[in-house]
Amino acid sequence: MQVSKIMANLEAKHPGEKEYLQAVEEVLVTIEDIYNQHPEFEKAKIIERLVEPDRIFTFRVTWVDDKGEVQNNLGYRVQYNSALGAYKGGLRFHPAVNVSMLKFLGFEQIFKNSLTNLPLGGGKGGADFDPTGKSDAEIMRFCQAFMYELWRNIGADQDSPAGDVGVGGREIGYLYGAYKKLAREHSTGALTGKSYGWGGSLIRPEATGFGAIYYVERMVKQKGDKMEGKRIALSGFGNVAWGAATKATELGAKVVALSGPDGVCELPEGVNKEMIDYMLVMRDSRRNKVQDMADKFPGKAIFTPGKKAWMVKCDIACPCAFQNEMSEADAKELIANGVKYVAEVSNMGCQPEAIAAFQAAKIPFGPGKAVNAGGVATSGLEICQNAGHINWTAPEVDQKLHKIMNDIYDMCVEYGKQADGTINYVKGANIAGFMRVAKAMLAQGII
Ligand code: 2IT
Repeated sequence: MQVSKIMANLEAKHPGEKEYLQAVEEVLVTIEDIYNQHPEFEKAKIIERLVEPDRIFTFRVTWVDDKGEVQNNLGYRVQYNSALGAYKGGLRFHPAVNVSMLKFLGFEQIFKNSLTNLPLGGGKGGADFDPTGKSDAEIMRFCQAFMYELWRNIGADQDSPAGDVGVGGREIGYLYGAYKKLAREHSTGALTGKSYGWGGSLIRPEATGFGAIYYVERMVKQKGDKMEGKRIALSGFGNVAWGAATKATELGAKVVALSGPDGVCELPEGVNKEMIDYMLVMRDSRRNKVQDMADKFPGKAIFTPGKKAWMVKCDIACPCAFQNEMSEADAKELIANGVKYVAEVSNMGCQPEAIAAFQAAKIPFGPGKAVNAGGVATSGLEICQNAGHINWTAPEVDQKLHKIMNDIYDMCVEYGKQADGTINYVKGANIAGFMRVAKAMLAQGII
């Protein structure tokens, strides 16, 4: 393959789809060498096939708000690649959702799901719907209207969506209720992230954050260092940041920053249990304001409007909110403030220039598709439990999650080890994820 040729072709076919093109290019540049050592890949045009989704559904979602006004949104499902299993990936409800965003997320999902070593294909979906400020009844009506269209295209052996930004346990409940009514079957494998008691898995809400910190712990240990006493800056205060804050605190680290779209809260003494619990209240309020933390804990959480978490001096920086949330300037500020490790927890949370700055400064950088894979891995464990009609205990799920994260970390090291002894985790994750998918595609013929 010649990356420039493939990218030129994709840019011509999909003009303006910036995030999708960015995600594809980031992968291609790291797998180019190994790909070109396998003429069978080139012959089967594996990469040309992998960069295009199998199919994309776009649909109108019409619903009625609390004032009785009719609202229209656009819904999508991108079924990207099913070489390893049924399509699997989250649903994102956010006003900026478009085809390009969901294609980038779906493309990342293929590699991430491959890294888990579970039988999971890659997909993503969502809608340009903004949950901020919506009532519970509005959310329910939206989820039902969304499912009127989606239900025919999902199912345990077909496509299994889950949550993502703007979609949590409550939304999955409403989506599942509508699915069950339309499909006329209680097919739990059709959605994951369900609540415990009707098909959900213990530890699924925590899994992305827990898994990320398990990965970070290995990055830290690799340097002969330890988590205890480390200052961690997290962006966001949703499910992912909540899980990460919980596990990091449990391991003796200190979460010194949390941020939101409105600004950053500095936490000089670190987060405590009460603050961690309050993150869930903030999330469920749908106000989307981190300032609420400072109002609730005066003196312990200091709010600065319009600033990001990266202005707070820390040892470990973990973007947990949205794509491209860390710029080159942010990376330089973190480096100047002595950051020692960076782990992307949000999908493509760092701009390419930020990653390049960390790598140039020899700061270990963990990429989202490896660091955040614990979420989807635990969705895979949820599907296993549903299929076997069993419920694992929280420690059982946590142990399996921890093992999966350790295995992912080891694969990243195996494929990412450089001649100078450092580890390029980005390259390691991309190659390890790609090889499993490519081998499955070869074995399944030209299709
Ligand atoms: O980005 C992700 O991996 C997710 N939003 C979770 C996907 C899933 O199917 O659990």
